[in-house]
Amino acid sequence: MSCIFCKIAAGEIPSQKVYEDEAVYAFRDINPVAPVHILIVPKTHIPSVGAINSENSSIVARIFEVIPKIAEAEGLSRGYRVVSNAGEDAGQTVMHLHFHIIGGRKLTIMA
Ligand code: DGP
Repeated sequence: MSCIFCKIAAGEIPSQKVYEDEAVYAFRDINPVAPVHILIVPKTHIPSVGAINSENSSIVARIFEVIPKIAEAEGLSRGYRVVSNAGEDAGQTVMHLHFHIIGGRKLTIMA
């Protein structure tokens, strides 16, 4: 297994964990763009949004059930952004499905 987020989710590479259950792992982004910048990933390897299908989409629902819990725990009552970069033009650099949870300051309009 060479995927860095698979290794982080498995505890093989250290990370600042903020949430974990049997299917989902969330940790602080190594290069934060805001006071709160967390990545949430499935423990199973899905390369990108483009690989979500009827066989694996339940994990996406699970992730979006967890996101509000993380946001509340992080004090993001004023709002936050959830982003997934999918593919080259979007700037996806890690080919393991992940959602950025960004907040803790007033965010600007996205490009
Ligand atoms: P992107 O693929 O562009 O949606 O962003 C990937 C993010 O993953 C980027 O913000 C930096 C973060 N990242 C990459 N490698 C590591 C790592 O080893 N540890 C942590 N905590 N974050 C990482």
